[in-house]
Amino acid sequence: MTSSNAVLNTWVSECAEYLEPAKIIWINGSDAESNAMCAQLVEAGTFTPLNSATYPGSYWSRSHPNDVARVEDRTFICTGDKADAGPTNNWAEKSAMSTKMRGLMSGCMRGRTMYVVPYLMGPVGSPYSKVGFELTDSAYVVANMRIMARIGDVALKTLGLATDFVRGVHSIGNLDSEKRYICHFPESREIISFNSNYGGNALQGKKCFALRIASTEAHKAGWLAEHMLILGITTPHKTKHYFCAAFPSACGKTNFAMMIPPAGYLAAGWKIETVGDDIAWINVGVDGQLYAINPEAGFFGVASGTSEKTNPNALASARKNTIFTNTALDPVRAEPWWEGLSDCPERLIDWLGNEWSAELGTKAAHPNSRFTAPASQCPSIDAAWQSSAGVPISGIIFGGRRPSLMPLVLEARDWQHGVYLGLTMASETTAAAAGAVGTLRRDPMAMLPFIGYNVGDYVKHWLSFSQRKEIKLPKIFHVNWFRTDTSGRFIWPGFGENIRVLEWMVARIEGKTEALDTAVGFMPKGINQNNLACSDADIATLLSINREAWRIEAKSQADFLKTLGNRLPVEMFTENEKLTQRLELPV
Ligand code: OXD
Ligand code: MN
Repeated sequence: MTSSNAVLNTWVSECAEYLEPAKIIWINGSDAESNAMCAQLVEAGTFTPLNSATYPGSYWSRSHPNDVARVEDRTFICTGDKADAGPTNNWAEKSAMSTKMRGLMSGCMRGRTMYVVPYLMGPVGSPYSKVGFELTDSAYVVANMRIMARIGDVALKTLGLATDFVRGVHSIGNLDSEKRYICHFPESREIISFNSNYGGNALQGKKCFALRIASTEAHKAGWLAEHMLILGITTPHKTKHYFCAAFPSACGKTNFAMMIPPAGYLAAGWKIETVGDDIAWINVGVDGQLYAINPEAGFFGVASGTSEKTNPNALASARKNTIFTNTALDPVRAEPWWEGLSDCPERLIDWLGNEWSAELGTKAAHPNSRFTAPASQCPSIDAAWQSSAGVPISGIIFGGRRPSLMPLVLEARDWQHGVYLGLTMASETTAAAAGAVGTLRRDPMAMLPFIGYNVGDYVKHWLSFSQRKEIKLPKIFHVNWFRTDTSGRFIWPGFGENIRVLEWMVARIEGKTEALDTAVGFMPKGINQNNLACSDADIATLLSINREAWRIEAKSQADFLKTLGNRLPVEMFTENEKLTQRLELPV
């Protein structure tokens, strides 16, 4: 089969010529096609079917042990001019990288099937949605893409005869980690990923397109592509607000997006609904309000640690039609299992495929084990999650894992200060990316691995929103759920209790509460403590400012700004100076 789009057909044939697949299959997105592919994956041993009563339509899968996370050191932004990639990206000259990848990938699909996967990022019919194609030799990737994006005929139909599709090539190669490349060519809207089958490297619609390529397009066209969840909150007065929140990978975006408020809040009429858990495309509406769409159709969530206590909605979302990767398997029940889910079953196969017992002292599931589940299955999914216009945004939240210093919540003094808070945010690293876990790194807007262009231009772009008079700017906040005490205990209970912080934000947005004007930003005079298992002393710690520690922080933030190159707007240094000065004022 081919399509009726001659430009598309020519590109597919040109790629097939050097990739040399034995067979080409165009994916149409039908149930019959999906059933056949899953059966084929089971036959090949890639998928193990799960219990058809408790996990219908679901499969367990394991990756190669060297292919379990995003590989930031093997991820490249390929442009003509190095300065356009900026100091936060690995850069490669675009023609040289293109030639190199051509050489490396020549004949890599020999004897294999090449799937042509048309995919749509964003709701069907939305003016903000965009079409991409991924040519892949991985049936596992096709099965995951089917959940994460709208694939097949719907994307082909949306494209029609247009030629502005993102062109992506992916091959598992031989999973050689030394020759693993995740390459982006923003100037020609191309993606090449080679030698990895891991979601964040191989499902090109997600990080590659919806963040790295899309952020460069958003820069040119006046919108934002961000690493943000989107949630809706309804108050007892029936007002509804949507928030976008940026936390680094594996820092609780999925949990926050799907949180279930405590009983007292539910009884009072509070409600949380989910629009997305990872990526937001934010456009300016005709009324000047910012509107966000979730470009994805599924969740690629971290399984480890997900439980009835931490995120029952995620568990419910993943109860059918779900792919589990690198969890353990309970072979008796034919169910996935991971640390934190429940008591450990008697027998387990670990993520490496071996018989496992607790005495081994290893984890049965990989800490970055994942579930790929359709968003439509989420009990808290918002009625407007597929709205073509997107949902109107009242607030933007930044946050990271900070064991000390950062208070529970801060409100930015204005847009510029909010951009500074986002730019200087820091977090302890997690298992979502290869490398050391638990070291503090600055992660601007949680986008460090995903800004597809020069970070200085990115900050200028964010600042430009306050210069566009038509825009009604949302408030910007910073949160930290991860403060610990001297014994390492998390002080804030987190999860559903985080609604108490949202309650304060909503009151600020609705102009219903005053804030304390502190050196580091506006802060609550108090947080609703009704039925909260947290002492007054704990709350005081969470809302305290240690000036000595903040002076060190301000210095460290200044040092960080100096690493961001000469395109960084001077306003960020001004904000740093203002912070330093405020810290010297008498309390
Ligand atoms: C993800 C990530 O998988 O950020 O969403 O790594
Ligand atoms: Mn993410």
